[in-house]
Amino acid sequence: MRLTVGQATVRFLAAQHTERDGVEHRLIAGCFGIFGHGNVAGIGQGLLEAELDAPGALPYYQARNEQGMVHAAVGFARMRNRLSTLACTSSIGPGATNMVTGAALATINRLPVLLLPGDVFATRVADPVLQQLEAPHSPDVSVNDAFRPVSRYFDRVWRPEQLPAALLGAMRVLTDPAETGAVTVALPQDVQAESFDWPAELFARRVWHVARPVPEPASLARAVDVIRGAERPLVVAGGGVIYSEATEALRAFAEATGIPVAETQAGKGSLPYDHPLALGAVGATGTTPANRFAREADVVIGIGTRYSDFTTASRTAFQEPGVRFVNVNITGFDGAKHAGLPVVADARVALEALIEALRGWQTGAGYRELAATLNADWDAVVEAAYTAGHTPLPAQTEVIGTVNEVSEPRDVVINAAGSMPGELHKLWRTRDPKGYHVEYGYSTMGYEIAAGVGVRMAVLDHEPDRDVFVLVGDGSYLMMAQELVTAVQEGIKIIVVLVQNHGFASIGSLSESLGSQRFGTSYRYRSGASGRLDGDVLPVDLAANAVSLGVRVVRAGSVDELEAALRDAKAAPADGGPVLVHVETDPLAGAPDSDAWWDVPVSETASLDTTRSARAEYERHKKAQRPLIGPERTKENDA
Ligand SMILES: Cc1ncc(C[n+]2csc(CCOP(=O)(O)OP(=O)(O)O)c2C)c(N)n1
Ligand SMILES: [Mg+2]
Repeated sequence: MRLTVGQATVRFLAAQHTERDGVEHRLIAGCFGIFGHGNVAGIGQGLLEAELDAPGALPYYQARNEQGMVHAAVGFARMRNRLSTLACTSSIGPGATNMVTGAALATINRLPVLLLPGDVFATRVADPVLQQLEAPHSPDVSVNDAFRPVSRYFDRVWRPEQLPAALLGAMRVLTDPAETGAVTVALPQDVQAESFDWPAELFARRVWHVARPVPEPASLARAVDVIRGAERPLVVAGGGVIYSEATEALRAFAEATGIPVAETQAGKGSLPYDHPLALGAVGATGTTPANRFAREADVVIGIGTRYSDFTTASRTAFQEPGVRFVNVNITGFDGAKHAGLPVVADARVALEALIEALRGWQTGAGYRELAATLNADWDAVVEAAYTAGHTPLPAQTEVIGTVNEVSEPRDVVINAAGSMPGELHKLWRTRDPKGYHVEYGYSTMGYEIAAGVGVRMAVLDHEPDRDVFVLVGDGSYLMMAQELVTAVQEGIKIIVVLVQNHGFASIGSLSESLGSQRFGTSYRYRSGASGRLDGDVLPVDLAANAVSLGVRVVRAGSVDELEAALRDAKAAPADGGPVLVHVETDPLAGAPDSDAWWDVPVSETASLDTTRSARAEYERHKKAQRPLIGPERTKENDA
């Protein structure tokens, strides 16, 4: 079949599917693209032919910023539990490197996304082409080599003959839950337009089975031994629980064994917030009960978690001297963390096996009752934060509470950076496994709105009743709000809650706690008197900005107005495009604390008193940090 590399790529991608538990999905549900000379006549021409000849084969979506389109694709893939994703095509040079941040985000969060950056001429006849790097020491290096460290798979198709292997390799990694992440196939701009006689079977319908690897019996037996010997075991549920659709199995495991469950950011939603064994968020942004159980746990059962420093409170969360880790994970890499006993397996299959093997064994009644009591106590703390009545401006916790109150259990809340991830982790009452979508692997300002577009696209055809609430800070909005225009263009309904606090509440309070006096964290004029950025608040009107992009905007001056605006937005038509509610909050109004720590080093020498006392505090906390490298607990080791 004679086609160009661009046309062949499009045709191949349209024929790819995944299957898990007997249910099939399209692997690549569409393609985002921003065209330039590096892709307009290659992949771009292929997408055009597909749109005209076979509408729906690989729908094309236009984005405003290449980083944004990767975020949208990642949001889509996360909402679809990694069984479906989107492709992203860019031009060469800046269009391509704009996607590097998105690639890192995808890889760190273990979410599949297919990136097709254009690349410099393979023939080099016209070198240097517009936007070519020209590395004097190595002419085969291009800016796209920056994708290598942040991609789980990288190939560059210098010749058409290489395309089948590159594409098949790319699909393998996208659909392998242990390897998945950003997958990059760089396509030199001349090669994209070159034609070749392809074997017809390249375009055959393919179904990639997404496996549920079973635990190796001996590893499972060792894990069961350790759990049976535990007095105060605790589950730490990560994103893997949700991606593997293991939440029902986790609930059954918790109920059968009486082991309480704490959740990471990606794992939040593993159990509904009001389950008696749900302790909520663990770690630096954890709840008091989860952190208490973590502190005293003798066996920690990590399920589908990568144990980020937020989860472990920088290795201060687990204080029991003999604490052991049993890590159920799809990768040996994560399974081995904290000198853990790895159970390398799919989360759901492993939980089912553990339920079977632990039949008849339970934690003590007092332990289970304590979890239920502390859970209820924490919910009272949440209620107080939701209804703080802060004046004159509301506290952000009230905004979160209002969104929680107005949203339906299956609606989705999205956030990624600033002070909201921590507050949401602690305070959001999750009622559905897919209801909480905080990107906290890379915590990328600019993710929220773009991801909202992708999440909404992921539910549109089969669950259009699921509304998507995008919470975004003013700093994050200023970094990247442009995909609002994509939402307007496609009639994609996202409900954006823009929290204006004139700067970085998060880094401001971090700075203050580290003795750096909120330096450079609020948006202020340079003052004539001091020469510093401590003048008046800037006259920025982000509501007007959103109006100018074609968005329906409501300004909420109070919590009551916010609630009314959100109810109104929820009632708006499902295909009516984005609605943005602008609300101003007090950046200094705090959220409930759980006394957890996060390791951010403070200057060892300083002339500022604030820094010196923060350093002393830092050194005190450092003492609680534990290496978590303990070997198996035996009499000899304890001695
Ligand atoms: C792209 C990017 N740059 C910098 C940071 C570091 N950072 C984390 S939160 C934050 C401020 C966020 O401000 P805003 O969105 O207004 O949220 P707020 O802190 O006010 O809640 C910064 C700069 C980041 N996470 N991502
Ligand atoms: Mg802010």
